[in-house]
Amino acid sequence: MIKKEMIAMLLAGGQGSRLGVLTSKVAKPAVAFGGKYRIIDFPLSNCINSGVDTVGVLTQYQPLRLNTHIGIGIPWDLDRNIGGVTVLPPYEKSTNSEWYTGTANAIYQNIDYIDSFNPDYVLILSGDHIYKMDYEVMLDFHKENNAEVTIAVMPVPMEEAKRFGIMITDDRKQITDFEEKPENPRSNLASMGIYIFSWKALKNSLIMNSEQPALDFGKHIIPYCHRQGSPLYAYEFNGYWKDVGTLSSYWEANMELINIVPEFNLYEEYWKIYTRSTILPPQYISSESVIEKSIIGEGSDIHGEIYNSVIGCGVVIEKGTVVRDSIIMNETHIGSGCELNKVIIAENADIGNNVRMGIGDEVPNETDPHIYNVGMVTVGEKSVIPEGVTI
Ligand code: ADQ
Ligand code: ADP
Repeated sequence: MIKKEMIAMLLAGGQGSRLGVLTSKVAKPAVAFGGKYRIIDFPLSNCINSGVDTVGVLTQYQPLRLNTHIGIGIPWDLDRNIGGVTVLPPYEKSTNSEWYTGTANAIYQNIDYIDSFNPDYVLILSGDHIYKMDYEVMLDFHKENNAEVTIAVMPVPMEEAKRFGIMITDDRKQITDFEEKPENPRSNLASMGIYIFSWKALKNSLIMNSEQPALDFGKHIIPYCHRQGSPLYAYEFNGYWKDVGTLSSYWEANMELINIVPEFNLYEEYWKIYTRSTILPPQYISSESVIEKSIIGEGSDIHGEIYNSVIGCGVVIEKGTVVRDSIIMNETHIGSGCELNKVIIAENADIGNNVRMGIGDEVPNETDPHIYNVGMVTVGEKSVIPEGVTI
């Protein structure tokens, strides 16, 4: 019988509505990041670098690009006869058929997939975090403590604590209290949404809670395990980790790549981040261009000035255009004489000549603070911005 000690389940089905137009056509984990990557490359690379060779990816919302990107997992060395990467969309079962109504419901609907590997442990991951983590070290911690649930945790600024699952631990790192997104947090120790469960305990709690609508890890499964008296431990992580679920955190995480000593280093030999890339020619930088403190993707054709920006692959920037503090994703064309300041432009957009965007003070948009709360300009994929427009 097939046996894997630990397999990973990567949740990649959320809508990512807080990323606004960036996720109107693609799932958040498939959004481009750092000039040549997509967000999901980070957890997938962590898996293979940690020796986890069996990964189920739970997809639902706008999965096309994600499916194409993952393929059969070759870039991550996850094309295996036994295990490897498997994309798991919701499917019609004989007795019940439904969408994944919540994170834990998505796992519940794939119990058979997990059981087919007969694992001792299951690692639950999110598809929208930028970080490098050795899950094997976390597993050692889980085993040493005889834990049933281990939650990776990090201190966050107190004012942000209510966006996270928050916990209180004792001096042996056992979790004594857990609250999902509390109004008034009592600590700043945040769940990173990364869990190791002993499979027997997880399976049992999924079955016991299967009737719960929108079954969720943070809202239901973790509190349930806590009430049952399961040993829950907090594994403290102290590297770089960013949940890029909002426009400002997505923008910041990109900008953190371009410092001379980057907060997050993509150049480490021993922890490579793998991605699927198309074969493109080298970038071309013409004599009229100026480039400072930026990442420029392969196949780009640059004739303008670029400062403090992350430019994707196959991007064309024409003469006289000045780009500052911006993220321009793959295959976008920017005409001549434009001025772009703190903008995020998604893939395949076409920006006409003499367009001005993001110039002036940042004003939070009062009509829709949910999306435009940072005042930066975002342009959706395949958008066409006509010549001379000011946004
Ligand atoms: P959230 O960040 O709110 O909280 P959540 O919306 O539960 O995370 O999504 C987690 C992941 O699951 C995302 O990658 C999302 O795309 C995916 N996902 C969401 N719904 C899904 C579905 N129905 N099917 C498949 N995938 C789905 C969680 C925890 C907090 C913790 C933060 C840390 O609940 O306790 O602090 O993560 O970011
Ligand atoms: P955000 O918090 O930015 O909106 P998430 O990825 O965290 O993005 O997902 C938001 C919510 O959308 C989650 O609570 C999730 O359960 C829900 N959700 C997930 N998939 C879908 C879907 N296909 N359609 C609608 N809502 C979904």
